[in-house]
Amino acid sequence: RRNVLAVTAAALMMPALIGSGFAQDKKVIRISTPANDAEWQAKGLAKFKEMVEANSPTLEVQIHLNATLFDQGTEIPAMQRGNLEVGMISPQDVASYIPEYSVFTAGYLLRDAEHMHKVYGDSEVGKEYRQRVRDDIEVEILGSQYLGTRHVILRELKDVKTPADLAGLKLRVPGSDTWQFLGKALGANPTPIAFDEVYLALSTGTVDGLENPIADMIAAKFDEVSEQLVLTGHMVAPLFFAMSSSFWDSLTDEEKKVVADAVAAQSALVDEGTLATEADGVALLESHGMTVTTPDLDAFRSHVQQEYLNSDYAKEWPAGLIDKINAL
Ligand code: KDO
Repeated sequence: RRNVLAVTAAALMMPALIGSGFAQDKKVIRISTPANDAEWQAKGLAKFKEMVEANSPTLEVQIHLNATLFDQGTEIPAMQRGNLEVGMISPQDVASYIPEYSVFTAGYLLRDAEHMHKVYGDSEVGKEYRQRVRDDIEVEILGSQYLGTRHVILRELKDVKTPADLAGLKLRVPGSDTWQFLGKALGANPTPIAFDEVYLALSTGTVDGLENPIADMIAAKFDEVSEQLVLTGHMVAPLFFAMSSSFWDSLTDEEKKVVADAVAAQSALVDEGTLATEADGVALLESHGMTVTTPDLDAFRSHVQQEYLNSDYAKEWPAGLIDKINAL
């Protein structure tokens, strides 16, 4: 007679034995971003993966570029539903959930990368920001990086001195309301298009231009399908490395340390690379045949700032926050 009990016991133990120490036991960190593989962001994420997997036997990292896993702007709900561990998100994504934080999406708010790191770093403003995002959205901002300073890019040459010169132009901006408002504040007609569809939209003339950082413009080869870069410098843009809070809470202290160290290395690589590309970017673009012009910056700054101050957004901004940001 077969020993049914013994067979059953062995069968029950099998999965546990096979599972221990094997890949299927690992906690998987899925990362979603619209960035392409030529961007500093992608190089930073490759570094993150390398460091995490070298330093933790229990963590695995999967990088999904070009918005192939989740569409641009849908990373937060994906993290909230437990379908994604990390989204590379922007203050505009945060403002869709915390309306008064639209203040962080205003044009000409931050001076440069250093100021940006003070604002989102260890300052009171930064600590409060991260706490509020944790409380309201349930994601942890583990790091901020410099995406770049945004400028206007035009498909065809145009004499642009002031925002009035952009009137009637279809300017691509990302999908959410605060991004659309930026396009309007710059004086143009904003059109929502996802990042990975911009090259095609420019080449077919669906839009007259966009606004983007120089490093991303070079990585996405937008210069192949546009003629002019107008150095408006209207936004010093951060990007956040954001992890679902429930996933973060499920990590051991050791795993958290490995992740935090790798995020710091990722952000540092992106910052350094982006600043270096920006330093050489104008010369490179000119050598590719682009015309690079400088508009009346005071006219752009005062127009854009007035548009924001007069907007409904500003009615919700926390009192005194802009002064605190300016003082950093
Ligand atoms: C873009 O779509 O223009 C943008 O620059 C917006 C950013 O917030 C960020 O999503 C970025 O794209 C992507 O990460 C690609 O670099």
